[in-house]
Amino acid sequence: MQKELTKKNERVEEVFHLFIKHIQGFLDEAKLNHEEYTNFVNWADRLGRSGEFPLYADVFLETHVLKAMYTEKPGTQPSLLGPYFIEGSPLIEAEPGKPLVLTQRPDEAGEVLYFKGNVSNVDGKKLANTRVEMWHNDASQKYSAFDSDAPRYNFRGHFYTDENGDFEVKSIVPLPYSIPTDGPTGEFLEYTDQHPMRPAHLHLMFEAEGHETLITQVFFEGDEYLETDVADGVRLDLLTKLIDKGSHKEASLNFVMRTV
Ligand code: MBD
Ligand code: FE
Repeated sequence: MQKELTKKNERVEEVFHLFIKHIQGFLDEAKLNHEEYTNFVNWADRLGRSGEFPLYADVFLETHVLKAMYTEKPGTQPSLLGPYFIEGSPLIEAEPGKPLVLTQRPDEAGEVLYFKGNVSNVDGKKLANTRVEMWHNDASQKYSAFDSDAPRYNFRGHFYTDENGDFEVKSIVPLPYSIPTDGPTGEFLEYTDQHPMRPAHLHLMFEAEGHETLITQVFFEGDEYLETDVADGVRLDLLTKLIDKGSHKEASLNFVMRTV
């Protein structure tokens, strides 16, 4: 116990040392004058007070952590958790002969999507009974519990894969998402001349015993923001096709989890 505590403190110490060293290096390189320094501090203060720091971090920093950790590994590439995951989503259970239906209002706007997936591991084993958490935005392009006025768990839910590691869920096709532009994150985007858009995406999280939890996203071929995603979350193996079935769309992707 005592030993573990010491180890943790050492790690925090190491990280904070590096943080201050590199932020000082940034000041050296940018050669900020005192007025610029004050402007920077004021912007950072607005960012913190606005509550947008998690948004800012997930848009501009999280991809860097993921690429550094996972790019060289086998299995499905992780993507951003993002700022819009919340705990406590409802369990979605299948009624006999019917697909799973992601939590939604009876009169929900949007194009119907049937999304199919299979979960296996890097040894090729199908992963039955894997917990799948799914969340995405609605037809107003917003997320429940954040910028949408939909009920808290709208388009949020979890379910389990069947005996073959398969699942199929009925939802709507997600839409490209504009991160908020009216706060300090938007200010930053304006100064750096970037648009605020993310391509349409599904958020998925897979949990199976003996495996690394896989947090990832699914994107759709042809989306106009794939190459310029403001949060740089797109990975080639996370792309799928939206197939037009007339009355609805279909898409599918297979997911491969890493063993621990
Ligand atoms: C999102 O919807 C998102 O998924 C991320 C990573 C950042 C901002 C908004
Ligand atoms: Fe998102």
